[in-house]
Amino acid sequence: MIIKIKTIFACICILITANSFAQLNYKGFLITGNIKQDVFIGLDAIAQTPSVQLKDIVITNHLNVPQLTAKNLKGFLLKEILSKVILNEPLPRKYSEFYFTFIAQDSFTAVFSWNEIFNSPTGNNLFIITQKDGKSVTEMPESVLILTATDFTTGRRYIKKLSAIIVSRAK
Ligand SMILES: Nc1nc2c(c(=O)[nH]1)N[C@H]1C(S)=C(S)[C@@H](COP(=O)(O)O)O[C@H]1N2
Ligand SMILES: [Mo]
Repeated sequence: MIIKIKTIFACICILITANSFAQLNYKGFLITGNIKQDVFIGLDAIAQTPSVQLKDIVITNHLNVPQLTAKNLKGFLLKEILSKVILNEPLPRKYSEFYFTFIAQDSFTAVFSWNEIFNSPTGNNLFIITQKDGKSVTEMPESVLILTATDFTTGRRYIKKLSAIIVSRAK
């Protein structure tokens, strides 16, 4: 009986440690894939990037039913970061073959094409959020938060806890 209690106690300790480690360990997102050099974008770098005030945005699910309103937002365009990434492709006309897979910590995934980001109004509405509800990104429960203000149903690409952007080429 005593051993059992000890084992359960040890398991709980391991779970608590693993959980706090996962949270401590979470510090930004990696850009990787079919590019010249991987880049890690840290939370502090995001927090320090000049940002603009954004309108409150209603986050709707796939049925267009409001789920929440993201309020008191500040952010900057994700393409400010992505435009610094060099694709493994010398010919600009072939950039149209590229796409970006956004993956969150919980594996939630959403895709944007190169043209959407760099050659359409979507790219001018695709933000990294630096402040929400008066909290800095370093304090926000959503951590790295991405949203596309002009999407018809905004929930689909409201990406919480972004952990990686993988650059790929259509086959
Ligand atoms: N990391 C992460 N972000 C996410 C999701 C998720 O499961 N994981 N769900 C998305 C969906 S489908 C919607 S509609 C919105 C709001 O849903 P939620 O409040 O249930 O997360 O968040 C989006 N962002
Ligand atoms: Mo959703």
